[in-house]
Amino acid sequence: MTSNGVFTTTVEQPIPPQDLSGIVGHRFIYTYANGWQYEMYVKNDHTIDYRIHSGHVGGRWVKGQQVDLVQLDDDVYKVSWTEPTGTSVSVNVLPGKRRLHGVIFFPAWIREHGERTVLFQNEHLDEMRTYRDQGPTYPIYEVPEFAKITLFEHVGADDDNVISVAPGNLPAGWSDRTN
Ligand code: FER
Repeated sequence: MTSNGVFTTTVEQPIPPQDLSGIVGHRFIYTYANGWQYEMYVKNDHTIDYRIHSGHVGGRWVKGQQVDLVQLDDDVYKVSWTEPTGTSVSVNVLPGKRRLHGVIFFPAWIREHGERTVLFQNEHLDEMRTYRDQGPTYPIYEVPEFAKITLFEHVGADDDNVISVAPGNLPAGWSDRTN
């Protein structure tokens, strides 16, 4: 840290200061440029719950996914993980700018049969791992997209009630609320 508060990257210290308070305990809803609408709740510094409101696997929802969460800079966070299905995801989140960029790396079997993953995954973990191991994995279906964050709110950490209903069982228009 220099006297003006700007972090200097060095080989000895490449890791900038980590303050995750601007994203942990927050729920956000966003729509990718391809029209797919997602909702993420950053439950704590290593766990997310999420729902997929529309898109290739709209209707899918997951609780307790372990993730890697880092702060890259002021108002820039990165969330990365691999699903039991074999899908890998890396999402950069800029809450203040209401901007997000995600890259989804789907195995080939999900491009062909996305509907197999449209469920509450926590009740089908062994089934998902079996599909993952059966493949086909390749070619990977990559989906890199920017998104607009239409809702961003602090709801508190480690709350199991933030995401507790299937996307299809929410009141009509629920995910359209903006702030
Ligand atoms: C996202 C992109 C993809 C996201 C989750 C996924 C919660 C999950 C994809 C899948 O497993 O089908 O922005 O945010």
